[in-house]
Amino acid sequence: MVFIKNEVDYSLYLVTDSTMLPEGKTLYSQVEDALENGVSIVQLREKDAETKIFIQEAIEIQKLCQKFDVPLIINDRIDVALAIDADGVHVGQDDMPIPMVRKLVGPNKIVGWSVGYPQEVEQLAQWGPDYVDYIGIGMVFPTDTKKNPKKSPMGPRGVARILDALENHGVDWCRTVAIGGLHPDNISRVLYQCNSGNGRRSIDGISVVSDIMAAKNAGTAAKNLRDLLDKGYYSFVNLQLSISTIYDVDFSSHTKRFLEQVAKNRPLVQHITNKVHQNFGANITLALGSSPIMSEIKEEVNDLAHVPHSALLVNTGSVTPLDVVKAAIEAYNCVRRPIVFDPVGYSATTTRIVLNNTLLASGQFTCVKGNTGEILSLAGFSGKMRGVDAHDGNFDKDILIQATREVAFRFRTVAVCTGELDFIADGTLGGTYSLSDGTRDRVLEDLPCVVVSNGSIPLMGDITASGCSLGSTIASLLGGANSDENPFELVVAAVMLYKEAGRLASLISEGSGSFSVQLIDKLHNCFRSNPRIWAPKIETL
Ligand code: 3NM
Repeated sequence: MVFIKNEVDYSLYLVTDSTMLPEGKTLYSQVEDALENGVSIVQLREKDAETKIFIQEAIEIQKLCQKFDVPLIINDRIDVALAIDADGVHVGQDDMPIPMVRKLVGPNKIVGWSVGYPQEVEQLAQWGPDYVDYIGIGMVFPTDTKKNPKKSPMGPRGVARILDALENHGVDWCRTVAIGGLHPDNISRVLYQCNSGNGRRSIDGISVVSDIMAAKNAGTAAKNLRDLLDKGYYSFVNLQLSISTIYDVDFSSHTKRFLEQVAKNRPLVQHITNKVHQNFGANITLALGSSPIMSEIKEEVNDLAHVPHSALLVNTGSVTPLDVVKAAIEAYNCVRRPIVFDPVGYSATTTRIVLNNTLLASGQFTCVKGNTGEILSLAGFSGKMRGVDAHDGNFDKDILIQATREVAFRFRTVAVCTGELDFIADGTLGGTYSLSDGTRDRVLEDLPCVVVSNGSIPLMGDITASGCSLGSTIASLLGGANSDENPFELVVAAVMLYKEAGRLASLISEGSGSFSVQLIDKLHNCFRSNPRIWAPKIETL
């Protein structure tokens, strides 16, 4: 069978491994069940098989694939691929060099290559369109399937970087599949998050081994994945994610409505936060009419996530055991409840970078909030931070806007960059994804972004946990909102509310001690007696 190469359907790419078959199943039966349920391309990858057995298996699987009109790719063994006239081959970085592979298999076969770093894309560009038809980008998440991996998991952000590299080098002929640790619980957000910044490209498919090969019912496993791919919509939080066109509206009138919803719904805000913030954050949350719970107990994260109007604040200022935080993120993602992520001191130490990156790759966040230094580092714009304080340098407004948009786009989230001016960008893009299409007209540079200016409030920097407590405020508003509200508007309202309370508190405080009390009072009064006057200036960018 000859497949027209640019019409190959990479959407659900099965890679085989007979070492993980469940009892009673064969390689043949697993692949057949998977093909019946939506697998669109198969790669025979049998690392330990002897040549004769490999060839026998390849012939059997080839017949099966032909029955379903699906291409069969052979991993690594060019000789086997040639011997059985397979539809293509897949090689890794340490296997036979691509020019030799292409020479051997000829121009009509599909050639795939494993790519783990953006730099490897340069090579693709040098080779040009006649060499590699698709790349397997991985590994995305940790996996036990690949023995002795030479790469570390790159997370969705790593995939997006490779998509950017493809766009930057003009490698438009090459299709892409993501691979490594992909399962139904993370695929939607991988699809949601993996887009090039210019909006032109998303991955063309997902590639799985264990999720299907080790499944007791490979058919059901494949169908689950197929359904997720075809859904095209991923609502990561129980809020309406319409692409909003109302960024020039009067946010203060929204704020009044949001406060009323918080009062009515009384959200439960679980804080996984640093010790310095715990007490102050709990008081701020209470002042807003929400219920704080400072729980770090793994066994109860599911119960808490299921409480109506729950929200989670993850603040990495002092490090809670990773498994607890991951479990909480998973639990809230699972029931589509909002999560606010505050990467405190993001790049202060290597440990913090690894920790924050691991957590950021482990879930979908409704809001990522940081100070200038944190957002700049997260966006890849600056070197190491000093300690966990905000940068004291003066940054160009345009750079801060760009960094905030970068974080919003990369994590498909509402990003908040706090400082004298607060920047808020909406990277949720309406909550939709679809394979191959990119984000279409939504490009990083044009993401909706507003700046909230309220003048400088130096006292904010003189008390502990004032930045962290903005996280508590955002989480309260997100948690308390009705399901048809827009997360971007909620986050903007939370920032305005908090900044205004800070400004009013600073006018009557004698020093930092009374300021922290006044800040709580102002939020408390605002919550009890809204509406109030909104002084912050908001500007749409
Ligand atoms: N290649 P699972 S990761 C075969 O990073 C393979 O290139 C990878 O297995 C890469 O779906 C991987 O069971 C194994 O996690 C993927």
